Amino acid sequence: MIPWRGIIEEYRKFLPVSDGTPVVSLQEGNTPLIQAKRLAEQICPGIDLYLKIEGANPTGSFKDRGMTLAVSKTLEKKARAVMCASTGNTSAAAAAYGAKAGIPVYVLIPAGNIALGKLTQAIMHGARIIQIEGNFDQALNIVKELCRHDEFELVNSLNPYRLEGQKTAAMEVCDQLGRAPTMHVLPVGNAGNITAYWKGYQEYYAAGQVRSLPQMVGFQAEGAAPLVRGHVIEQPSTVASAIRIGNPASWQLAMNAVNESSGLINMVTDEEILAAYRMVAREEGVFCEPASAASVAGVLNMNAKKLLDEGSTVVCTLTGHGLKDPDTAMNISPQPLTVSATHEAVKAALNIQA
Ligand code: AN7
Repeated sequence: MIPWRGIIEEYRKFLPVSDGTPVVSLQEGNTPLIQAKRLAEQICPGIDLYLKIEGANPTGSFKDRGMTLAVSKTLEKKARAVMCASTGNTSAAAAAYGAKAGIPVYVLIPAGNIALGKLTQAIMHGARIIQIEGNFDQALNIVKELCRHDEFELVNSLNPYRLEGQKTAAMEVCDQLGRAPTMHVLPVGNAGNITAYWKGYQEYYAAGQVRSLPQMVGFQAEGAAPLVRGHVIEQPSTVASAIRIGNPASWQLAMNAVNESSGLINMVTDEEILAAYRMVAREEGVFCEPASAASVAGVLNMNAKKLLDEGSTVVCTLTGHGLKDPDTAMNISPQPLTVSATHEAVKAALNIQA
């Protein structure tokens, strides 16, 4: 068997690369697509539910698919450094791929508001990190301004290569299922990923690789749902820090994806997100981060409104790994018991008879 070579080599003919492009890869992609029978029984009986586990990428999120291409193209055009604003995962991926490429990485993050694991990654990979006393949207505005001066290559999803790389996830889903799903459900923050998936499905369809297209469905967090409400949210707020975004960069493109595919954009509450977050971990053995669970919460929400057709195939992308954000997990969980180191004490604690 030929080992997996990363998304640029595996999907080269669909990507804007040439023989001269220096490929910077950590062998991202090829993530599991898991059938979620136990979860489906609970949240959408009669639906064939799958989870695309993007937390299995090298830095633990889907951002690696876009970053391999964005950083490779940065080297190709001989730019000096990369820069991004981030709610955490983009900065972790930029830091890792920048390290692999041997170029400096500058990241702007909202102070005190990104998950511990993501900050740890950016630090360990040697990124130059600036925390701003503000939110993601403000950080992105500053970064866009700084990147106008050409010294820095912007690697947020405004960089078209990010979406090009990320579209390979849709192609992988088709390869793994042997067809396109009926519906694809994603959490939406800056709205790049839903845009990228739609592009990937359309290109696979045009190339004759699949005979149908899915409906694209996006879920935002209630306190950070500009696409649902139709206006910018100045102070976005949600427990799902990854999607705490009030003015998404790919706003119009995401709405196009939803409209062209006869899909849907809606929102779920933090309570629904956390319930789904726990359920995925307990029923399927998959630990995702809170933002990722917005997709599963969305499926539950749609099923309650009878918006899912019996027998349809629904894929939820779980965008990031649960270990990114241990604080949220511990905050919603009971602490384990501590007892003395004896058989008796352990037996008593476990309530084991005899
Ligand atoms: C786990 O890292 O915007 O709608 O700066 O980390 O394409 O923005 C992260 C976004 C979903 C939303 N799930 O995707 C960043 C950042 C997770 C994420 C999203 C993000 P988009």
